[in-house]
Amino acid sequence: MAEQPQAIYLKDYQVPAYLVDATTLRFELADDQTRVRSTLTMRRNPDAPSAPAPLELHGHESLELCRLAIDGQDLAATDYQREGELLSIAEVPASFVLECTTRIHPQTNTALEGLYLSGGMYCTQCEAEGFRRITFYMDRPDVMSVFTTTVEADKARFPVLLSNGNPVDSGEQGGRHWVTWEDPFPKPAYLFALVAGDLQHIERPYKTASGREVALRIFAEPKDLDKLDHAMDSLVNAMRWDEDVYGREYDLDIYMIVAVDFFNMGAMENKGLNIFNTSCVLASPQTTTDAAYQRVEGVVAHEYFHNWSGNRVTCRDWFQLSLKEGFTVFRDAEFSADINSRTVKRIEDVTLLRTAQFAEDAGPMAHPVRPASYIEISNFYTLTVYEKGAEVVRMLHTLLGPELFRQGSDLYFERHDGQAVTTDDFVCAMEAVSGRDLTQFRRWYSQAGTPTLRVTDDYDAATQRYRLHVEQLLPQTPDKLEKLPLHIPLSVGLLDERGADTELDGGATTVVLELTEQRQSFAFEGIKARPVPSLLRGFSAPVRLQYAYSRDALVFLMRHDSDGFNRWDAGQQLAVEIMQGLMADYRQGRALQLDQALVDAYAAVLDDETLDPAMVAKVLSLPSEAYLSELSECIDVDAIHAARNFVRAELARALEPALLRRYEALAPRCDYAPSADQVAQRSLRNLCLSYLMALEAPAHLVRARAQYDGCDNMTERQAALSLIAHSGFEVDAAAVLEDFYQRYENETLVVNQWLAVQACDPKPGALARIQALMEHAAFDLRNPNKVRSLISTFCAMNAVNFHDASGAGYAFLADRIIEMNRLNPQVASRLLTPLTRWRKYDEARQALMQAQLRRIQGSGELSRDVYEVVSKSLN
Ligand code: B3K
Ligand code: ZN
Repeated sequence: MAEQPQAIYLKDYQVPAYLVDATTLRFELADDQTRVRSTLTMRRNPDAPSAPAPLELHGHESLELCRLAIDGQDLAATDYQREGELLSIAEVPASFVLECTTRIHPQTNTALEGLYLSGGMYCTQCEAEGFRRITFYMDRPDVMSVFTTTVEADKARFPVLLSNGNPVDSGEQGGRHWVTWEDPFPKPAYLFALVAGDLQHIERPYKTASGREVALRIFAEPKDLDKLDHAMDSLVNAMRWDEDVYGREYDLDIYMIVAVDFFNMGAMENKGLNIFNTSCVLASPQTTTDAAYQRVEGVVAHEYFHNWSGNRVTCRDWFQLSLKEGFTVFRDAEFSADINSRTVKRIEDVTLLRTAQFAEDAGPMAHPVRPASYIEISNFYTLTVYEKGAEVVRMLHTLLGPELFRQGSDLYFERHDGQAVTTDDFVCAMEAVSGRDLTQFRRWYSQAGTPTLRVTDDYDAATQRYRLHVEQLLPQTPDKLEKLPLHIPLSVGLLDERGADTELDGGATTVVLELTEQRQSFAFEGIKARPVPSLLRGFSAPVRLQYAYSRDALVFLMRHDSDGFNRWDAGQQLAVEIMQGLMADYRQGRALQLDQALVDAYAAVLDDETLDPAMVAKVLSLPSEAYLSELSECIDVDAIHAARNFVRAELARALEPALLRRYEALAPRCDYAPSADQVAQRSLRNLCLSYLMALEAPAHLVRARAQYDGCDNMTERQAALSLIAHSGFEVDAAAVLEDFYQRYENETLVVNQWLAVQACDPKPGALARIQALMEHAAFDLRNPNKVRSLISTFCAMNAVNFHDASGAGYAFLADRIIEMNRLNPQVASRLLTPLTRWRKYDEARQALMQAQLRRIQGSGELSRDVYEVVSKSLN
């Protein structure tokens, strides 16, 4: 049996023994193999302990080493040792030139890490540790070097040859050509990129605030050239925003984005040469939904913002991943909030956090924002590192206020430009500008698990004093570490009996209470009558909040809270409480009955023409099955599904005329644009249609089909498609799915949507349909987008079918994971997520899920990725 993969610990960090001052690479791309020649100018690190250490280079097992030389002298096989991913040379001079030639096989690289082929085009993915699949190197983020890269390939088939930086030379000979690129900014190897293919691009000039000219280019396959304008607009907006809000400018002469179809995640911020999943770049009204338009905008901005938060200032080691990811997610969220609706953006982000990150934090893979150990770093590109990490930065922003936060970020960029640093360096900069002691705040980086705030209150009419009592409850997590109280900003407002905000400190209507102790009380003086508290406004901290609101108080907050986020959240809490009651009734076999309070509250919101339609749509969207699951002690998928569907249908029955009225009134009057107001209108219109379709009435089916046939954009068409496809009108469902496929057969991303719509169809028999779709020409196990659309969607969004009591869904998923473990370990490991949650289900399902985890564990040689998640889940 192969040795078990070992964990790596933050506490073992050591500075690199050697440095790479310059890296010169030459790639000869050919059909059967690629030859990579590297020349590294190296020297001993003056900051390393003085005794000369062996030189340790990383190289993946698949690398074929052709030549290794120091200062021109070839090394013999006995001059170095190769063990696992390390190649060590016992003795090297204090400074030297290392030459290395390797042979690699991008054609057979299905892991999509290092150099691989996407369709017919060469591309790379090096974060976190993909560069070691290209050549032997000190593949760690604290080794930063300037790179000069020459790419050579067949000219006719690969007319475009790209790498980081600026092109400085090119030439051709006998059907082959080459281009040399120079990147003057020192960078770690994970930011290296190369692209070679038959690509076309759009271009736009950009002038930075200080007057420098930059050429912006977005590359794609020729057939997709008409879908790049939105990404370009987003890029320009992001560049301007970073100048305005953070004072950060772009630093090279060219900024390139390339769209590829085969990609493990959304996109990658390689210096000057971002590589993007097509799903995060391409957009056109006919093929792209509003949600996908916004995703393109957000991801383009995110990768651009990394140029400072990630590239110019990078991570010392991978435990510091949230240094760049948490901060950059915070930056992109603020960008999106500034150019779209701030409240809607916040609602969407918090929904993701509370549904998926809280679940992660309560499961076997729970880890702090700055993990203390890992087996495979790819497993730590998580919601905790990204989303909770962004919340931690947001809390700093709340505690310091916008001006000091900006001074802090200026100081951070200035102090650390060109360095590889830690989350602590970031906090230090915030401390330096604010004079605050953030020692306790740092626990957010080292403690896993979601805290709960238990809030009670009392009011004394005689003294006009209102008090809030807050207790922090800190959960146990798999690391079993002791948890200490956190420093938590709790934003609070107090509503008087008319629903108006009470003036608190110095006239402010929202105050930030700073919790630092396990139990703390806060008094408000001069309060004329018992207020209704609006707690955790804007979701000021990533915590679970417990306060015993009456249903009346929730309805009151829904109607009056001046904080948009909390208005929405009051509605969610009301709906959750009602649905939880119905779930209990369902289990006991009692007749279900909907509380009129919810009907009345929803009716009032639906009739409120003064509210932004996007907010109306958000308030009227019932909490998802996934969120109800996360809130459950023991998840009963059938009860959740039944209760939620019952509420939907009852609301539709009670509000049918109003829903219809708004649906008709929101009919589009102008050509499609992804503008905020149009997006808002479509979202409410589609929501109305979804309630109407819950009535399963032929008249509404006709309406949905008319929308499907008559619309000019994918947002309306896809909404109608999934409503009809998921309805009980089976003949119509089949017909519309067939029509959709015929229309979009040649649009890969739309076909992926078609797969996803079928994957989340809750009707019985879903598994057989999924299995049939796996044989369809539209499916390809090697393409991560397709795996996500079909398999991940089924397992995550179709709970009643995936968790079928037979266990067939679990066995199906385990089979896919065993297959994918060999092809693409990163994707395989992500597929495991639903099985890691086995402790949340009833005993019978627990046993079935564990059995599948054990089957995977015993299925043969596991990648580090899958090994880590399976073994932690079974522990
Ligand atoms: N930094 C990349 C993620 C790389 C994931 C590697 N497994 C994308 C991003 O967060 O911007
Ligand atoms: Zn990122």
